[in-house]
Amino acid sequence: MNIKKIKPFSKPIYITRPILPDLKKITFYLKDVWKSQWLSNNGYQHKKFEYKLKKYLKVPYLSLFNNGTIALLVAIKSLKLSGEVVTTPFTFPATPHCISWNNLTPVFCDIDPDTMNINPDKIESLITKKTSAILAVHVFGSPCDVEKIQKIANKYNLKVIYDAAHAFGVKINGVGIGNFGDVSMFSFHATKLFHTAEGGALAFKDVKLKTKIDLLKNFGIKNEEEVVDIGINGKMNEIQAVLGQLVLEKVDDEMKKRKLLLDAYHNYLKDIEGISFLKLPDTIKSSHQYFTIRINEKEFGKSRNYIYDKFKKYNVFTRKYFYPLCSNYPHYINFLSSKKANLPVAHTVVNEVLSMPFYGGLSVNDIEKICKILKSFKNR
Ligand code: T4K
Repeated sequence: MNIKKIKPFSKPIYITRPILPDLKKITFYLKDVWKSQWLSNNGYQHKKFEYKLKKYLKVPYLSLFNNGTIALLVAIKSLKLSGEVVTTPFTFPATPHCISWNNLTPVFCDIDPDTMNINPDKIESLITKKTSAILAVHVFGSPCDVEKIQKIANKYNLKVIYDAAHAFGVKINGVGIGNFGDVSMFSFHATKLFHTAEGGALAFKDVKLKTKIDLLKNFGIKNEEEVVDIGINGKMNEIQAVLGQLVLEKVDDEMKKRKLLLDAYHNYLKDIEGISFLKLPDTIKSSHQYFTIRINEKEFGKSRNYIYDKFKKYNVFTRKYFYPLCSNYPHYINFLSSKKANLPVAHTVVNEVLSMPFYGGLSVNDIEKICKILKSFKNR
């Protein structure tokens, strides 16, 4: 391949770009909000959006939040946990930080070499008398082994929380991902497939949790004269709720576009020695949130970091999600569970992963060019 022939993209290619509804439509709906002069605190748009989203996600109960991190903080608080929570080191900082903000200790468990999710076979050995929950992440939208995790939780009487920040719309055999465990958190950040600029939600099955969680996200205020819990401000406002309803109208179309791009990536990358990627089984409906490749340096001949740097010269901005491992952050590195010897798979995977540009605004030709650039690195 003649390397000189591949020209950089004329505009920066990021890993993602948000769905943007028509501005006229947004203005149209905002007129109602302006007329009502009601901007937050469980308004009309909030109620409508919560109802629509609950139906879309096929979950029994849902509570909207101002972002995914506050939602996760409240999820943990609502379950009255104590002591230690077993979690994954291969995630965004929000996951272990929400455990720590609740005065609990994250215990890091190694990950599965294929799915990159918490390895259920490694969880039991980390359970002590202090363990009260498992906080697992559906990394890049690929579901955890929910059955095995639930079995362990039942055996040791633990709560299960899922960080489903990447798993909007994922289904396992037709069942919405928010139906597993005690509580699942979704993130609606601008970088997510489905978004409200900033935002999030909790999904759960227990009706009692609905009252508890809605209290906790509103300072614990029961009514004008009673404050019955130590709550926080986790409320989603009316403007976010309007945006969410309009993004929801476009999300299926975005997923279809991403599916075409995913097929293109699979096609162009399938025969490159040293490049691998996860293929979900037919029983899983994907979120198409991220497309992440793994680079085996020995087989490909170049490191992940080399590829990440060189892509920039072509105006392609990939991301090393989730480097560094959370267990290597200064606040966690001295934990026993953070020892490299305890997390061999996570330590390998974190140096191999690269999240590639993946959003409906790209064309199949763009993906072909990105893959050509990647292939050209091999021969340098
Ligand atoms: N748990 C997990 C597993 C998570 O991944 C996250 C968030 C959370 C919990 C917490 O949920 P939230 O509290 O955020 O709701 C981004 C996001 O800020 C973060 O939400 C997300 N995970 C994480 C994986 O990615 P950065 O620092 O990588 O984002 P940034 O600003 O570098 O954006 C990445 C690319 O996206 C940019 O290069 C261009 C594009 N972009 C970004 C923004 C903000 C846009 O095109 N438009 C935009 O408005 O963290």
